[in-house]
Amino acid sequence: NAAETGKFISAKRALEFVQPDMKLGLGTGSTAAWLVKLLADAKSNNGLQFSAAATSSVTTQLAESLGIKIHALDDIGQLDLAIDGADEFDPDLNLIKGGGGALLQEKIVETAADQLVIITDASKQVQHLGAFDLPVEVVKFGWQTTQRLIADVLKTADVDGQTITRRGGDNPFVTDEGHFILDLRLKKIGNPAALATALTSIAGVVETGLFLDMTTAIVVGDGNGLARVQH
Ligand code: DER
Repeated sequence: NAAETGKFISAKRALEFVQPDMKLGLGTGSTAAWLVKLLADAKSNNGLQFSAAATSSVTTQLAESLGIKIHALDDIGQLDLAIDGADEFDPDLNLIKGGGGALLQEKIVETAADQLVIITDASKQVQHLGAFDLPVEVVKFGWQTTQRLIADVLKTADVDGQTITRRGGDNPFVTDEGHFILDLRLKKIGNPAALATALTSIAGVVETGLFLDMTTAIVVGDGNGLARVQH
């Protein structure tokens, strides 16, 4: 279908950013999975050399199953390039990520990279962030108290909606670091930077899915097999 074609096309186009012997950060999600598969092909078919860190146990398992050795981020240090998907991107290349539950490791890896290339299908493009529920990673301890403090912050934030649900409900999703994710239904986020600051100032909030001023380029693949790059 169009979205799947777009994801594959954007991953294929993103390979052009990869130079030999680069230190790479590999993202998480179905679009990033295409990139991992294409990197494995380039490694085995064209002898492409690179070292890689991953943004989740899921990506680590996929990469290693395809013959790509995954290094701990601390063993590689500064990365040349990270490539990952996104749930939404706006005209300023600000993102909502975290649909796949890996936002904390993604943000750690991607802030350790000189360049961040985001690969998406056209359905991720929005004028204003917020149609996709904003994932917020919280520690388990006192999470319902944290949820109440988040609700208080939302009352004064520039957003349209206000509902907060724990991902997985009574059978909660638990991240690689053992945290919960709360999904904030905000509909539209007027001031992403102010909201990110207000949320991360709450003690129990570890990180949010707002990836602001981090993206070097976005590759958008469409159903017709075309990929365009936005800087
Ligand atoms: O969870 C994440 O951050 C993923 O990168 C997500 O934002 C994109 O997932 P998709 O490529 O499966 O749409």
